[in-house]
Amino acid sequence: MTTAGKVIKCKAAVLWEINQPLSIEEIEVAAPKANEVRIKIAATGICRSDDHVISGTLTYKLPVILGHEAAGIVESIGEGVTSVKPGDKVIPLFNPQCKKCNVCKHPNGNLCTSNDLTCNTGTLKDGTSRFTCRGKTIHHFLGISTFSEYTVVDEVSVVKIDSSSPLEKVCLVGCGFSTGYGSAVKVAKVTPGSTCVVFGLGGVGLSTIIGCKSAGASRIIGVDINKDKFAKAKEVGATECISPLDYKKPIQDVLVEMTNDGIDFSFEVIGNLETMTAALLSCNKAFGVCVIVGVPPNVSNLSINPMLLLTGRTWKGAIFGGFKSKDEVPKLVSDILAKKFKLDPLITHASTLDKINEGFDMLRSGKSIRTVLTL
Ligand code: COD
Ligand code: ZN
Repeated sequence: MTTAGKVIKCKAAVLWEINQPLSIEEIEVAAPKANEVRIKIAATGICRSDDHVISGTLTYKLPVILGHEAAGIVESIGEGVTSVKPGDKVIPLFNPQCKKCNVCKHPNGNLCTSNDLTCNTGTLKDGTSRFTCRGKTIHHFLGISTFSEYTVVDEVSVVKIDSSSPLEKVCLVGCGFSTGYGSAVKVAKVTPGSTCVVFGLGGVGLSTIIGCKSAGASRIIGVDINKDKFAKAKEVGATECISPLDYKKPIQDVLVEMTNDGIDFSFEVIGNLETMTAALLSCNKAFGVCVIVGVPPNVSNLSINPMLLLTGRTWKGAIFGGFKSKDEVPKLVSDILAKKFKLDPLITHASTLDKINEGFDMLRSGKSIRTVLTL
């Protein structure tokens, strides 16, 4: 019996209020409208940005179904959809690519103007939601809401991937892996033989290290206050790891001394104003490049002396590793299938949607890198 065109009842994790556990609910998922796609989610990772919404440090419309790092199979499509069909394996894209806006048409930018990161509508592009629960409308998260057995997305927010892809692994291409890897290879453009430092050794920081290594960096220094993260960082390519807690002087001074006048490429992958300053100061004053990957809680400002940039440093940042998502995600998946790099070290725990709150607890306590939920 086909479900196309019908409302689907299924399980989802709903955030009703901030600082509350997610609630596993039966929800109704409406059929996709024109230019929309309904997806059966197969696997979804738990990312720190989901937790930022739960804790209220990232403001989003509630109630909401979170989740933005996933892979699944197309269940049905709305009128006019041409790039995917039922049965296709796909990755939902929290940073869409419409290919029509001024950013999509520009060779460099990737923050498509139909993204919901900066617009914060909590709906699909037509301004409405496809989710209801207990008679209430539930918001979408970044246009994809993947903590649900079924979700509906705009066609610009989904891309087909190779039919042989293991969905419980490649789901990480939907956020953490691509964000970190692209920050090194696409945003910083790490060069062979260079020295890199990565602040923050979570799933995104480890993916940044994988990017630095694949770009040929010869020295990659990992920085984290949790030394339990060091072994994994070395496994994926860090040549040494240090904790700021082991030094009396500021960590940037330690790094400048360690590298004979500063790093070539530094990355802040925590979302902390203090480490953003440290990352900028640790890169070489004449040619260093510093990339901001983490987002600080809500609106906060950094004040810096312009001389830090006038001497020649470059300070930049990007969402989703600077990748244009529809174009690049299928290629990243193919690279993984071709064993160009492994995602296995990043996936420390496997679980199910019912146990999602335990998955968040493990992220908060620093015990997990990525928990992947299979649905
Ligand atoms: N000094 C050194 N290390 C620190 C410090 C500190 N002061 N504080 C925390 N850390 C370490 C933690 O011990 C931890 O190991 C690591 O930093 C952070 O890792 P996680 O596991 O919390 O986070 P990730 O890797 O899953 O994600 C981190 C981001 C900062 C990239 C993410 O939360 C973020 O801000 N993303 C925003 C950018 C974006 O694209 N958002 C949209 C979708 S994610
Ligand atoms: Zn994320």
